[in-house]
Amino acid sequence: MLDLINVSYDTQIPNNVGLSSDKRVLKALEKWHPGYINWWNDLIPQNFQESMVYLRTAVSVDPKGWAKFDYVKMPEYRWGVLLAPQVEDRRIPMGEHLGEPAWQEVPGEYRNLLKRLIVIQGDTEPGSVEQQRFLGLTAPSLYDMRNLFQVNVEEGRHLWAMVYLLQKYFGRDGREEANDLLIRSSGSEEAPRMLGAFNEETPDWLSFFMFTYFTDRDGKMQLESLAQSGFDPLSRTCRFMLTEEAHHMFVGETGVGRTIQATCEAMKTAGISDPYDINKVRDLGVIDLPTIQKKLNLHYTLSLDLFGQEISTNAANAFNQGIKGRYMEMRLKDDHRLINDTYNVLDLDGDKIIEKEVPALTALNMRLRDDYVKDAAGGVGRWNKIIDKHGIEYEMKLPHQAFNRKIGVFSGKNFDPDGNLVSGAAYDQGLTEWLPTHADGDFIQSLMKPIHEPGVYASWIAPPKVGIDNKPGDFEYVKLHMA
Ligand code: BYC
Ligand code: FE
Ligand code: FE
Repeated sequence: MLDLINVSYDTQIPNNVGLSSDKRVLKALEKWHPGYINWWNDLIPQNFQESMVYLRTAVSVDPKGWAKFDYVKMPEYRWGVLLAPQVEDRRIPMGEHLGEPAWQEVPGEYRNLLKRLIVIQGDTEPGSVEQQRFLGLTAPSLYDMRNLFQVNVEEGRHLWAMVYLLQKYFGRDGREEANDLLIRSSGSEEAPRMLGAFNEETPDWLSFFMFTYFTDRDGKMQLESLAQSGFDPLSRTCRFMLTEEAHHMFVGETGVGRTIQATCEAMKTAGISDPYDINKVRDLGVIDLPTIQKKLNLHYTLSLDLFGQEISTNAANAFNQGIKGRYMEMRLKDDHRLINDTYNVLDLDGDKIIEKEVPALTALNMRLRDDYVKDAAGGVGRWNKIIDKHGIEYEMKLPHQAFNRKIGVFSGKNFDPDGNLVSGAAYDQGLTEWLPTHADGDFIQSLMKPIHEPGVYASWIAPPKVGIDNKPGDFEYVKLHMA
């Protein structure tokens, strides 16, 4: 009898999809496995591979108790294939097939579109691990190191999730796509990752926190949309991935918050009230607030690009065909077809930013981006509360959506963070105040010194309020293997 809640460990690959009785797929995954392990082993520096890390592993998809915490060596982490339980009599929630039974197999006419979206989703997961591969060397504490590795192993599991779908449902070309996911590589000249943001560097821990706050949040929005898919296995996979995703954004939000807190505390102790007194603030061994804002500007705008063009027939087709829904599709009160609806998108009229009413179906990327912007604003408000509490006058802001864009109507245009179109000269000059400069990068790097003593934190970041799994402050989250 297939147990769909608890995870079966009777194959090499933990799963709740009955792999032990699905010999074809099991064989395909076992064939793919060594390549995955090689990829992991080549990626993460050796002494971390041999260290004992206090990680959570998914052992069930029961929302009340799906994970267990223990020390594991990362290469021995049990990356499993886990799908949220099947919803009985689930129906396609949108588009021209609205109300028809959800598909348990790939509908032939939508095969290519579906495969493309799964491949794109799968491509981001290992891309992010590649971007973060060297951060373990400069972790500001063992707590943070553990969180990094937790995020990394779970992104690895997300790759498994997409590879399972490719191997099970897309035959020979699914197998080829699964192999290619291990061949493309972040930042590579010949075979880069598919989406822009996953070829950028994550050079330091502040970038890592901004990435997990802003870019993993694109992951959340996209997974929420794919969780609405009429293709039920995709929906179930994404629903379970979302439970893990919440922790990634927590790491980002609290990481940035703790960075801000350390800065504010140091400024207060030293009696510095002007946040723009950058050199004095930096001399305290913390990151000045304007530089944190620049990092925010960069990672937010890179993440906005991940939503694609404001007007997209790809997105219209995916919705209409029942492949990809909207954020919270099931809770929206409309006809879920959008044939006669309109939506306002941002556009350019000469040099002016305008709102333009377009058919709602074509505006789904913009709509998801709007939902994202609202979602992303929450943490920024909480960061500002920390600044406020220390009596410092400074406010973090999300820049205007037109700033620093590479995709969509604003791409390549000289907008400043307030959304004003400025001259080339003003733009060049402004950039040093809007985006991290090489000098800012050098300064941040100078702070990136590893701390290996349990319960101790680098000067630039405050300790967390609570431990992982309720562990005490001096808990040894990583037992380092010293070469
Ligand atoms: N970079 O019609 P459009 C995550 C291409 S993050 C490069 O607007 P569409 C995670 C586009 O492919 C979530 N190319 O495209 C986070 C298209 O090319 P073709 C990842 C781009 O399809 C942190 C052309 O431009 N999941 O999980 O409507 C850590 C026309 O554009 C980009 C997904 O993204 C770009 N930024 O929208 C770990 C979900 N943007 O077909 C993990 C699946 C667009 O003309 N993907 N292009 O050759 C999708 O739903 C859609 O593909 C996109 C793009 C929303 C990404
Ligand atoms: Fe992921
Ligand atoms: Fe994530």
